[in-house]
Amino acid sequence: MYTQGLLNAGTDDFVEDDAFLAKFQARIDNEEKIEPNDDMPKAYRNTLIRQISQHAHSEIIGMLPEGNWISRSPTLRRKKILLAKVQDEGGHGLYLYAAAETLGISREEMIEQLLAGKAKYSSIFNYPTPSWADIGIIGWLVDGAAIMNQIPLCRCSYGPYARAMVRICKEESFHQRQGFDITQTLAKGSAVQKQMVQDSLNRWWWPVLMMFGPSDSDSTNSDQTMRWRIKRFTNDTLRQKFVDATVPQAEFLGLTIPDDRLKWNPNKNTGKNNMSGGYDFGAIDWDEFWRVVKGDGPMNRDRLKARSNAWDKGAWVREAALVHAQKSAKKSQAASQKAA
Ligand code: FAQ
Repeated sequence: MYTQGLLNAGTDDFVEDDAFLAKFQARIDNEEKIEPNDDMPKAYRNTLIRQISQHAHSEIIGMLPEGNWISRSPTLRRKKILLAKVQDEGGHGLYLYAAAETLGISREEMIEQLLAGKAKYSSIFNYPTPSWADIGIIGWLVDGAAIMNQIPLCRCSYGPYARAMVRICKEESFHQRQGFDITQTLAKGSAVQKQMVQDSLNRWWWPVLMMFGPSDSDSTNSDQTMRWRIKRFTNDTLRQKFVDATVPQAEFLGLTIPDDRLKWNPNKNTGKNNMSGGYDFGAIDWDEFWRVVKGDGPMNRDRLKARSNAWDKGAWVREAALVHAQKSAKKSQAASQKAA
C-alpha cells in the first residue's frame, strides 16, 4: 500500500510548544490543508485516526445490512444496483483506511481494534433488515444522513480525508437516489407494499437521527474538532438540516414520520444564513443510542462475528497477495540487474 511509507509519520522531532500550536492553528484558520508529512499536534493526529478509522469501519460493517438482500432482491435490475452499491461502500472503507494510514497507523492495527470491540463504528448498522423495504429506507435515509454529515467533511482540514470524501460523497448521492427510487416504488405500490415501507420507516427513523451523534451538550469531541476544522457543523445542526430536508420528501411519498411532535416552527433559529424556521421534533432516546454504541444493540454481536469470520476466511488471500508481491518484486529486481 502506498501509505505504508508513512507508517513512521508519528515520530515527530518538533517541540509541541505554544508557538508551534499557534502557528498550526493559524494554518487551519487560513484554510490551508494539512498534509501527511506536515508537523501536527499529537492530539490532532489522534483525533483524525479515531474519526477516520471509525468512519472506515462504518463503511465496511455497513455492507452487512444491505448485503443481506443481494441474493433476494426482487428483480435482476435491483440486484445489480444493490451489488454495485454494496461494493461502493467497501471501496469507501478502503479509501478511508488508506487515509488513516497516512497518519501512521496500519490497517491491521485498525482492524484488530474493530474486531476486539475497541473501535467504534456507526450505531445505525446494528439494526436488522428484515424486509426489502429496509433497503429502500437505508438508501434514502441512511445514505441521506451520511451525505448531510459528509459533504462538510470534503472541506476538512486534513488533505487525504477531505479528498477521499469528495469521491465518497459523489457515490453516496447515487446511493441515496437508488434508495429513494425503491422507497417511491413501494410507497406508490399496493397497500401491502405501502404498509411494508411505512413499517420500515417507523423502525429506522429514530436510529437515523441518532447517526449524527449525541446532542451538542454531550458531544465530547465537537468543540476541538470544529476548532481544527475537521468538523464544520455540530451534530445538532446537521441533524436539524437533515430533518428539514427529509420531511417534505416523506410528505411527497405519502409516508408518515413516526413522531407526534414533528411540527414546522417558523421561528426556529436553525443557524442557516438569512433563513429561519425549521421542524421541531420529539426527544431522541439517548439511552438506546448509548446501549447500541456500547455493543448492546439488536445486531452488534452478529456484525462483529460476520467481520471476524470474513477476516479469518480471508487470511489465505492476504498471504497469497503478499507472496505474489514478493515474487513480483524479486522478478523486477532481477530484470533491472540484468539490464544494468
Ligand atoms: N455511532 O463527541 P462526539 C455511512 C461516538 S458512514 C457510534 O459527537 P464526534 C455510509 C463518538 O465516536 C456512517 N458512535 O463524536 C453508509 C464519540 O466516541 P469516542 C459513519 C458514535 O466524532 C451508508 C462519542 O460518541 N459516518 O453511513 C456515533 O465528534 C449506508 C461522542 O460523540 C462517519 O463516521 C454513532 N452514530 O462526532 C455505509 C462520518 N456518534 O470516539 C453503508 C464521520 C457519536 O470519543 C451503508 N464521522 N459516536 O470514543 C463524524 O462525522 C463524527 O465522528 C460523528 C461523531 C458525527 C459520527
